Amino acid sequence: MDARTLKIEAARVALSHVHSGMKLGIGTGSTAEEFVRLLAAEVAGGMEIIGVPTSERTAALCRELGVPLTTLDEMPHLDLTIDGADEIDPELTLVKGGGGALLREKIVAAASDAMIVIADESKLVDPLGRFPLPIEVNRFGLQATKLAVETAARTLGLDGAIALRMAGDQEFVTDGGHLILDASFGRIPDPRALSTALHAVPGVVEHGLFIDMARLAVVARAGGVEEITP
Ligand code: ABF
Repeated sequence: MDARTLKIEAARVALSHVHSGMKLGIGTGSTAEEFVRLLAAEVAGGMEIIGVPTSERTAALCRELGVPLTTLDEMPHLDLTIDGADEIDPELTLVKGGGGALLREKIVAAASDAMIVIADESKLVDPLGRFPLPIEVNRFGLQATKLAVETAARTLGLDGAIALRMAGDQEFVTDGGHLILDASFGRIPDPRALSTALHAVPGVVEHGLFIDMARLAVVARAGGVEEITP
């Protein structure tokens, strides 16, 4: 089975958790996009949901496919968010933000009663840290923030290159107008400690560790789809 087929299978099983009347957070990334396509077909068939997109990219796809949208300001409490991830550990702690949407993804997931993460099996890791950790930062004081992040990480024994994300020869800019530092710390044995340390750095807007947010992972393997709880 190719990667796209696995993503579609995960999205299909996640869709079985969606019911008419739900207020949905809608994720970002190629797996979440497969979910949007399946959701759009249900909406065309009469399912009544309303969605809050986690990125401008997802909003554009939803509009194109006829998935009704609102904003978190209009609807500040959601039933369920379905989103992808870059890494998933056995506790369902996630690394997210490879697509650059981590801030809105985290705000939307936190406003939801539940979060389901959808992925193919390549995203399962133990421990986290193979994928560089995205850290969204304010543009002001970028070098000072980078230094402070390096120092904070080093106190936890984490080292490694921290790179400013680029889009071609331009800085990558998030939907919120911020920049992203991709931190190649390697193994992250204590995500909670790292989360606390990063939140203590003033220029850090948010980081891509999602802790105690996903309660179910729907993971597609060649042999079938597995639903994993922490
Ligand atoms: C978003 O998209 C993320 O937070 C993660 O960075 C990425 C996963 O993308 P894909 O499904 O394309 O691997 O969910």
